[in-house]
Amino acid sequence: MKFIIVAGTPGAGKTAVLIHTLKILLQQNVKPSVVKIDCLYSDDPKRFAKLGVPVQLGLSMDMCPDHFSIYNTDAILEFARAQNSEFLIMETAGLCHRCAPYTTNSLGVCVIDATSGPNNPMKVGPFLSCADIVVITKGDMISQAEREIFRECILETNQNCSIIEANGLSGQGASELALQIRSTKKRVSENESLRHNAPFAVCTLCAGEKRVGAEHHRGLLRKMNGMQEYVGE
Ligand SMILES: Nc1nc2c(ncn2[C@@H]2O[C@H](COP(=O)(O)OP(=O)(O)OP(=O)(O)O)[C@@H](O)[C@H]2O)c(=O)[nH]1
Ligand SMILES: [Zn+2]
Ligand SMILES: [Zn+2]
Repeated sequence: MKFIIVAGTPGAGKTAVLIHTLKILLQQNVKPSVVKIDCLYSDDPKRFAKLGVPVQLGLSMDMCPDHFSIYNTDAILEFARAQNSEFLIMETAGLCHRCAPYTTNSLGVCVIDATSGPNNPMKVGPFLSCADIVVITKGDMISQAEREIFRECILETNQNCSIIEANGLSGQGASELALQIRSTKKRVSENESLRHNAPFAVCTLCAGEKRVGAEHHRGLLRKMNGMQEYVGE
């Protein structure tokens, strides 16, 4: 089975682009399933269900949505297998900017909003730098010069990606994404692993401690001066 993992910041246009892309794929008689991962709420499943594709929603609540999707990969793949799908598209709204949900044999697609500014490609971290395909949305809202600068900033972060300039409103770029999904040779295996490690810091904040300030916290922590330290037994 093909596993297409679509990551990007909230509101970047992931669902808008995917709906156009799925319409093209459905015309070609392929059988996709969709899994949407978000934190607290999403109406994306309703939008996908209108296309008649099987959809499952996972809400990560107090976990980073990408960490949640990584932890639940088996269950997510099982859902798609039960639908006899040839490929599974998973849309996840990454937040922590230190991880990427892509596994070694998935097709990693990063959706990034061109209006987020030229520094954003440097800020979002591994979910851009480890992607196979970078889809730039909302180019209609900036000038040609700004679009070119944004594209250059993406290539500085990820030299090997294939860039698709898309528009979630008009559907521009969807046929190119559909073609890349159809032509990928990648197939998910029994032993998938992550392309990039999730953040290594495990601290009392991760475990729910609410008090602020250094005296209340233990674990692997980093100071304002950049120095990392372990505080604990
Ligand atoms: N102008 C413009 N608006 C867009 C484009 N793509 C998406 N949008 C709009 O951006 C908003 C967010 O789009 P969604 O597709 O819901 O974004 P998303 O990344 O799936 O959002 P979440 O799943 O909530 O994280 C919607 O109002 C879209 O209509 C684009 O290329 N240009
Ligand atoms: Zn969405
Ligand atoms: Zn994360």
